[in-house]
Amino acid sequence: MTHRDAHNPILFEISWEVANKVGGIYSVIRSKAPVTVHELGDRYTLIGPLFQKTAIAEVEPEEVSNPCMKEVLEEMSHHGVRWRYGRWLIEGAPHVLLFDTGSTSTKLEEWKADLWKVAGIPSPPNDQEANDAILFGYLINWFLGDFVAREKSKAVIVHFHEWLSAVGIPLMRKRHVDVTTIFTCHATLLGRYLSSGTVDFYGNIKNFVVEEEAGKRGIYHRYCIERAAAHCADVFTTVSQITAYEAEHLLQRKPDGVLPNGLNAVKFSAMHEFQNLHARNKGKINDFVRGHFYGHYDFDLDNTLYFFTAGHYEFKNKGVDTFIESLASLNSRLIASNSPMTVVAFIIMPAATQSFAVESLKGQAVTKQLKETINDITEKIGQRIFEKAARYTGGDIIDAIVEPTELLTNKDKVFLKRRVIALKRGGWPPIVTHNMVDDSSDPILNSIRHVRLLNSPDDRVKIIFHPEYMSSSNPLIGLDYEDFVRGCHLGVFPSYYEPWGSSPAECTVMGVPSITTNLSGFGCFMEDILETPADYGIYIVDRRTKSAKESINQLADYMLQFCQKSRRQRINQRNRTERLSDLLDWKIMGMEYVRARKLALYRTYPDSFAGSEAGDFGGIKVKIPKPLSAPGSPRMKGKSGVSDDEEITEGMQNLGFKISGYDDDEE
Ligand code: G6P
Ligand code: 1S3
Repeated sequence: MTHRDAHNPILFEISWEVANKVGGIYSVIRSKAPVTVHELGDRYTLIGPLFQKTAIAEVEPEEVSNPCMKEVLEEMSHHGVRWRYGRWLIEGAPHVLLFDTGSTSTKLEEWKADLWKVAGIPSPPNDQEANDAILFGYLINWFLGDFVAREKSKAVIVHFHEWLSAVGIPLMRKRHVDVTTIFTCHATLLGRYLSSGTVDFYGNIKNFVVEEEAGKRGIYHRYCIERAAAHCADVFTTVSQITAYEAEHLLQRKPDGVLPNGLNAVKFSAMHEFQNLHARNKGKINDFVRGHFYGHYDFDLDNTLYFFTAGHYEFKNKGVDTFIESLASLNSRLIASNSPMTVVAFIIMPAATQSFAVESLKGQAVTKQLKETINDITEKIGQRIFEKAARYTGGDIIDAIVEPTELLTNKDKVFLKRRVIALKRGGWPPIVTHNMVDDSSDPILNSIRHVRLLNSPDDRVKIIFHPEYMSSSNPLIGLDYEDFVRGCHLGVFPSYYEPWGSSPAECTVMGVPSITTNLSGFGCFMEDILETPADYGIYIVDRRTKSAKESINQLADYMLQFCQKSRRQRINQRNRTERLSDLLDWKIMGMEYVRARKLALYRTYPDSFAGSEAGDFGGIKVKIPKPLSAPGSPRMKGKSGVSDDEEITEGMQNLGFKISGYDDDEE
């Protein structure tokens, strides 16, 4: 083996979601890029698949500056491989290399046969995703094998995310490619399937005959890729402790450590700005709600709270079943206690739809027309008041003031009546905003119907299923997801299967309280570092030791407690929630990635670390990198005015110690 410099390594980070928005991994890699670029600069390159359409928008082409990389890529071009190299157009602007798997599709059968021969991994004919994974894996192996044969001075770390990108790991191991590898599971294939079924997943996790279970679900070959990657990687990690436990049993290798997901917490220079944003965006949600509930808008928006859940449509895994049941229980409790509060609960989960429902569009249209007519009338009233007052030429001053009875003309009254009559409606406001392809068998709709939360005037909990992601161009709510979240009061994510769970973490950095569970990576992480999470607006439902019914009750209790807070208490709680954002920032969370890389180097090039100890994942000593930018931009600079260094140190200390609670009425 060549002697390589393990102290200035080159890093390649590989994922199917590099410059390719599919799901959560895209956000993880994208948001982490700035800290990794900061640490490694030009020694960092991300590798992903090339899709011309998205690549044009995501990547700005540039010349390949590294001579070894250039040589290898030119050679690959001669063999017909299409690739694109450039800067990913995101914060940090990392180098990216994208490979077009379609350009080598003629090699598929040859490579499949090789994969079987070399690694014993089978591949059935018609699994497009697995075929892509194989083509991608072989391209990575080709590129990196040739690269390290030329670049002999520096150690090379290759960090793979998820099974789809990981075929290269067993290949490189079997071919003794001189790199060190890390594999991160963001979920396990089998875990996702088994948890969505009817068995008690966590109760049986030690007893599954994994190969058999994978075979029954037609994913044995995919499972083999994932398992081979986990076993062949120099360092194996997951995104949370709970997924580490799952991986230990389902993939049968105990992970070396956990790489929790971070976020880029946006820091406003004005400390109260996120509260203002809440008020402004809530105003927009109010507009939507007035329209949606037209004809039944008999509740007070000042005493209305917006709850929401969001994510991909995984009914059981994302805990939508639990959410709906708990909302029903909350409804009964609010009615029984004669509460003045109304809760509007949104479920934002994309499903197959035909179009927006006419009723939903009509609601927005009639309230918009009413508003326009009233604006028109008030403008005319103003003109009349002004005209009469301006004409004052002396005499009794009363004659210059319009009488209240004269404010509305008969014509105005007719217009207004017309608009008000349009607000009459036959049925109750709809529970779904779109026409669903599968209305009668949709699990969310059926569950809402089952608990009879049908937006009747008596209900204190109203429900709106929006089966499409939010966007500012949407004619109903017209808010991007982030703004929608800011306008809500509480995010509710009672997941049953959630390796990490970015949604509650995103709520936290925006200062929006949320409910999560002790079966989610994020929930466990927070439970670990906070003494009283609820004080910080992080409510954790126990879905691990409690029965389904008990968890539903606990969730309803939390929601009820939230409804009982005064506005002052909600504002205070939002402040505390937002204060946790430093802990979730990549500046802190990224340190685990640094540790994983050190461990990989230590294991592969132990001679370079003579004298130092690296018994386990946490055993590697890592120095906190210098501040990201000097002078810090307002975005990166802490609101407290302390330097980034101080913030990081404080955050690290906080990670090690439990943070205690606050008095709810603290100003
Ligand atoms: C923010 C604004 C306040 C507003 C409050 C409403 O804190 O800065 O001006 O009163 O939001 O809070 P609420 O929880 O009732 O939506
Ligand atoms: C996975 O995406 P999911 O929503 O299918 O990866 C995410 C990023 O690590 C993680 O947050 C989530 O829990 C996993 O489930």
